[in-house]
Amino acid sequence: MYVYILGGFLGSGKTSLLMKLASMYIERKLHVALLVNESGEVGVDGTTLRAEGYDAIELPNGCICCSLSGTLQNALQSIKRDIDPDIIIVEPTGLALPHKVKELVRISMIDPDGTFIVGIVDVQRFDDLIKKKEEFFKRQMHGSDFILINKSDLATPEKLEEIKGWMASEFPDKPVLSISVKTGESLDKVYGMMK
Ligand SMILES: Nc1nc2c(ncn2[C@@H]2O[C@H](COP(=O)(O)OP(=O)(O)O)[C@@H](O)[C@H]2O)c(=O)[nH]1
Ligand SMILES: [Mg+2]
Repeated sequence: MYVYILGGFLGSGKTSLLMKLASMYIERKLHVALLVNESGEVGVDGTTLRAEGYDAIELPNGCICCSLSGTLQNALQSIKRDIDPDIIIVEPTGLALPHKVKELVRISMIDPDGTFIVGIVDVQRFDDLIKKKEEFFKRQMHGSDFILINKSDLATPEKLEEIKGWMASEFPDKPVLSISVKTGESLDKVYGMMK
C-alpha cells in the first residue's frame, strides 16, 4: 500500500487532481481509497465521491495536521482494516502542512510501503503567495517529493519558466513539472511518477 498526500493552497487543483488520479488507478485495476478534509473549502465531498463509486472518507471540519490529527490516524487505521486498498490519496485542507500529515501517517502504524507528498502550485496564485505568504508557501512545499505547477493553460511560457526558476533555486533537488489538470497537459508524466 502506498499513500499520497496532495499538498497545496486552496484552489490550486488538489481535488481536481485527486479525481484524475483516482480514475487512473481504477484503470490500472488498483484499489484506491480517498481521504478528504474539506473544512469549508469548495470542492467535492465524501458523499459525492462515494456516489461516483469511490471508497471515500471525509473528515469533519478542522485541520488534519493539527486539531484532527487523532481523527486522521483513526481514519487511516480503519481504511487499512476495512478496505485495505493499494493506494490511499489524502487531500488535506489548503492550510495544512503536508509534511506533518506524512509524519502522522508514519506514526499511525498502517505501515505503508511508501508515503509521498505531491506539492501543487497554482500559476495564477503564485505571485500573490510569494508576496504575502512566502514562508508558509515554502513550508507547505518543502516536504514534497515532486512539485506540480498547475493551470499551465492559464500562464504564458515565460511565467512558467519564471516559476520553475524560483523552484529550482528554492528546491534544487525536487522534480518540478508544469501541468494542466484541466487540459490534461503532462498528466501522463504525473501518472508515470506514481506507484
Ligand atoms: N484553468 C484551469 N483551472 C483548473 C485547473 N485545475 C483546477 N482548476 C480549477 O481550479 C478551481 C479549484 O480547483 P480544486 O481542484 O477545487 O482545488 P483545491 O481547492 O486545491 O482542491 C476549480 O474551479 C477547478 O476547476 C487547471 O489545470 N486549469
Ligand atoms: Mg479541494
